[in-house]
Amino acid sequence: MSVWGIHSMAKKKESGLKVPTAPSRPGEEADFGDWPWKPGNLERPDPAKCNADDTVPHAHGLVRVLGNDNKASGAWNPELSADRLREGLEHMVRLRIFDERMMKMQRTGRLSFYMRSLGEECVAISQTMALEAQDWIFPTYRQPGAQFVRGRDMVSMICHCIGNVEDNIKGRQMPVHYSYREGRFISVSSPVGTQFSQAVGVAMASQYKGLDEVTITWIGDGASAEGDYHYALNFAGVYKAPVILNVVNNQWAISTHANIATGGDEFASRGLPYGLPSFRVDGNDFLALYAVTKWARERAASGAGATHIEVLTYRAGAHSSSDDPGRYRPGDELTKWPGGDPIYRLRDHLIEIGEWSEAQQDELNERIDGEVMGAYKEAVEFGDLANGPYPSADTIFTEVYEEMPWHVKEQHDELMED
Ligand SMILES: Cc1ncc(C[n+]2csc(CCOP(=O)(O)OP(=O)(O)O)c2C)c(N)n1
Ligand SMILES: [Mg+2]
Repeated sequence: MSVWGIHSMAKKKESGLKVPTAPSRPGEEADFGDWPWKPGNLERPDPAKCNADDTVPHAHGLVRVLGNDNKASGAWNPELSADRLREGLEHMVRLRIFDERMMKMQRTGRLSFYMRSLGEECVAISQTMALEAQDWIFPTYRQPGAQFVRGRDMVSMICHCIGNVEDNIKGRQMPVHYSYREGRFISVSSPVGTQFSQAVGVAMASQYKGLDEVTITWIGDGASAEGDYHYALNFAGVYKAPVILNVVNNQWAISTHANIATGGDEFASRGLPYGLPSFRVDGNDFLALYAVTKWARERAASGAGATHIEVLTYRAGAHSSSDDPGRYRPGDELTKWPGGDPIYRLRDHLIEIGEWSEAQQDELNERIDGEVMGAYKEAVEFGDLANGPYPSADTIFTEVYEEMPWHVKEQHDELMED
């Protein structure tokens, strides 16, 4: 009998609760199978007229443009100019080298914490390039690349990561939790998932005001198990909000596998019951992801409403500088990932069409490395982690209330007396 005096009516048997787990763990061989999806498999529906049912094949399939032969084909080929492709490549290289350097800074004690976007550089970069400058960005910590597209100064990004006097958010956030008001890039939120429903709210406001603005947001596979994800889809579907809702399925949420969020199915089709056209896209294929995002923007701008996208990719690095993926995933997983590397794939495509060369790639890598090193040196002139100067302590009380309430003022004054 329990303390409440209630007997269990059911006979005790072995637990039948099924807890999904990873397909393989350290010491085992990774196996993603062969992707059956090819460029040209899927139609491109009319964005203004399409409804959720028209995208059933897209939600269960995979939109691809770049084939294994490095050629672009199919209805989704966005036919971008070589200049635009080189611009995308440059931003992706910039993000990768930036991440490498910042990770080294973290390992040598010059940053307290860091998160890379390794293997996922295409996501925010191709998608932000497909938007207009007035569109709102509600990112996670895995989309810092959008800021490069929007023209953010790298020095200012590093000052934020250090938390020195030039940090535009005055040390109030962890490193990598950027805010970039000028680029309409909303503060990264540490409690995962909150940005998803906020993005829908902003999109509803834009629609209400009759503005030509679209909102884009991302959530991780793991965070999509939060309620925020479902509220967002529901409101987006009901109000036909001009929003692009992306689930970045990079296979892992720290040490738990994506399976635990879906039970093993794909994420894309979860948008269908909410009435949202839904696509699964090869997230390491710059052209495919650009094209589907452009489609979604066109749809949103036409007044037809939201789009739900599963961005299929692989988190090639650790979750953060505090994580060791060797403890929970097989060592060969990255080499077995069928989606390859987004940078190499775009580079090889440009070479294939005669618009790029290995030598140009080497030059680009070198130039960007110099840019990052130069930016770091400039940033530490405004203070380093060990010695500061840091933002003044009273900034923990300021810029929240227009007029500071008495109880906050009391604490503020007490702190300032010391
Ligand atoms: C509400 C909440 N729960 C837990 C955490 C701790 N946490 C931070 S990131 C993360 C994993 C998120 O994984 P996913 O959504 O797949 O994103 P990814 O890191 O793979 O990009 C967790 C559990 C948090 N920050 N917020
Ligand atoms: Mg994840």
